[in-house]
Amino acid sequence: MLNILILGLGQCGNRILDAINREAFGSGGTFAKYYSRQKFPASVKTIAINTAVNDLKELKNTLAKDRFHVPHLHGVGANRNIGKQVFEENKEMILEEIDKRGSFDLIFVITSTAGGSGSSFAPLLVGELKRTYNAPIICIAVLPFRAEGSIFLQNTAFCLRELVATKSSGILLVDNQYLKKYSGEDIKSAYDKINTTTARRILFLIEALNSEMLMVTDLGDLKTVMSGGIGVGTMGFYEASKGSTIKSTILGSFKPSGLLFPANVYKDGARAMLIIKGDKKYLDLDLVTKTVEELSKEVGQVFKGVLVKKGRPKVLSLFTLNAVPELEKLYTVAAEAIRFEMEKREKSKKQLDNAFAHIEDLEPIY
Ligand SMILES: Nc1nc2c(ncn2[C@@H]2O[C@H](COP(=O)(O)OP(=O)(O)OP(=O)(O)O)[C@@H](O)[C@H]2O)c(=O)[nH]1
Ligand SMILES: [Mg+2]
Repeated sequence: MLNILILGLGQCGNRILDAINREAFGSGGTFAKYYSRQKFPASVKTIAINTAVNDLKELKNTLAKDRFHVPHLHGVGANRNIGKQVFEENKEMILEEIDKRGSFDLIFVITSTAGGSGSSFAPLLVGELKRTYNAPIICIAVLPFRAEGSIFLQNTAFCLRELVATKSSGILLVDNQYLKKYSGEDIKSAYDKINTTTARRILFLIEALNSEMLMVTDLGDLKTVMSGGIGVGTMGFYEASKGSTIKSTILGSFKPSGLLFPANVYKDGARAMLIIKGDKKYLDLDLVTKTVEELSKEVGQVFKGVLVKKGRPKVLSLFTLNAVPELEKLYTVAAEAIRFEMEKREKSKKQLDNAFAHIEDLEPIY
């Protein structure tokens, strides 16, 4: 049985964690049923961490004891420098709170890269967790809508660079901008849909890692997959429709519409893990093996796990990548935004200096 810790940082991380709690433990949640039937239920511990108490209050499915407020008034206002300082001032308390939950075999850290609190806490926290626990740490990093403003873009650029530098076990990207086109019209329903999708995939992965599989893939394989390429990856998913073969279901999980971050996984995929779940009658193991072998020719190493469960086949595919053109684009835009801000600030400062120059040799007269 695996001991798993899931940390949700900042508002975005908190909300995705809340979606995980809803799916896993909430009344009627599909995963809750799974757990209660299991002889050895997975031990999943969760904590939502935030500087803004209101964000924590907003959560509906996370127990009060699993909400941790780091005292700093109302968030850090997207300022990562303040965020880092607040983390350093409070890290003992945060680590104690985590330590109460025992030891872990696998840790997820979920955050937006764009805000202030989560994006500044995440790299520092990953560093601390690495020192304390001998467990793989997977970061789930949510990228902003590109039109959310220059501060969010620069936060993302620096947060991701710091996350990569922590040498966590790997980073799985969730791209709000990319996923919006597959979500509802308004931002709230887009968030809800993205959060639920992300939550379900994480739970799907955990469920598989915890279960007896017909074809086995495990935590060791996951570590190997996550350390592939540049250690940054994406997740795909596909549910078979009536009559689809297991091959088309597996390939379906590689399609752009199922990925959480856009990538050409055939071209840029470094390593992959496929988890196939469904009723035994759909699971033609020879075809599974053949399909995976074909994929291995394009994506270096593909691990596969097969899980027998009622229902039509569902496939979760997890990739690390050798190249991330979409990130390159984001960094170009972020750099432009930073330069634009710098120039604007410089110009305003000059203008103000010019204005002050008018009274340089003068004193007020009363
Ligand atoms: N997918 C998704 N993205 C969200 C959600 N809430 C906020 N975001 C995104 O997260 C980014 C803002 O980060 P937050 O998590 O709100 O910031 P924070 O970590 O709380 O930091 P501060 O509020 O600045 O202290 C923006 O890019 C939002 O689009 C959510 O529920 N789901
Ligand atoms: Mg916030």
